[in-house]
Amino acid sequence: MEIEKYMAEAKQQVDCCLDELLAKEAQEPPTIHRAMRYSVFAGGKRVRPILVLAAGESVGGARRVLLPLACAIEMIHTYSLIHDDLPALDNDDLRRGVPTCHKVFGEAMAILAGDSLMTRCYQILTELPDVSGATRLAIVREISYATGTIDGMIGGQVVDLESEGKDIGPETLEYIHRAKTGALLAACARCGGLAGAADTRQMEALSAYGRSIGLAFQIVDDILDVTSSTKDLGKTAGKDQKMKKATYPALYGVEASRRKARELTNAAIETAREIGPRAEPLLGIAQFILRRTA
Ligand code: GRG
Repeated sequence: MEIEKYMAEAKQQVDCCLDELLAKEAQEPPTIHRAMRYSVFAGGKRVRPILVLAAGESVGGARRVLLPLACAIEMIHTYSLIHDDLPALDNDDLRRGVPTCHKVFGEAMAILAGDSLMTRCYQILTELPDVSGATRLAIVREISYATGTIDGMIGGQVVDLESEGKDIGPETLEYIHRAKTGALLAACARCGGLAGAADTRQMEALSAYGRSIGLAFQIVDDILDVTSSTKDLGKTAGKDQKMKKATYPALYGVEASRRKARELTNAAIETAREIGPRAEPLLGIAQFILRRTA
């Protein structure tokens, strides 16, 4: 199946499942449920949940089982975007092509909406159907570490913030990208594998694949920030330079950054091939991440 078709179909199922898993707008107290839904359904490529589905299916997992896991991860991702946009962090007005959560609902409600999406994520994980208690625990462990302070999303965000306006070297830059963005993407591949009952060799391949596309994703994000427009991105372009952020194009230039992203994508594709024919969508997702324009 073509990757565009695979991704479009997966996205539609993810959106439908997200709708079922999130409290309705009218649920008391309504403001928080409106704010959560606003940001989750503001748009978004759904790369992380699609990755969970493709990774799980590559080792024989069933989509029905993988979907709630995929949606829980999209919720935690949306939480990170809401908090990242807050005035105390990146202070942004636009996300997914619409005003940011705090612009519409106020700062207090945006903080709470982010917190609630994280909480809802873990509620869903503890109730994942058709997987053993041990697998549920392993998945909770993966996601909590990937979004935590040690080599995870918050750790990466802290070093990113503290590096603004400073000259940092290649090692710190790679750490920021791997921790802030790469860790959660790698966790998507690993969690898909766990829910699909991958064996040790398959888990190793999914981990290596996830690490490669995780770093590639943020390098491409850095490039798009320089080469694309606010309209196409749905978020403010040129922000990295304005905030004096350390990025791959700033350190290596756009061409060398593109080369690096290509190398990582090729490595990811080679690794995914080891898994076998059911891993075909993982090859397409790696290409999509490299070629994406938003
Ligand atoms: C606890 C205060 C607090 C913060 C949480 C904010 C934060 C820690 C981490 C930030 C993580 C972050 C926003 C990383 C950037 C990752 C990134 C490139 C996001 C954009 O992902 P896309 O392009 O977005 O997949 P869509 O909208 O398509 O889902």
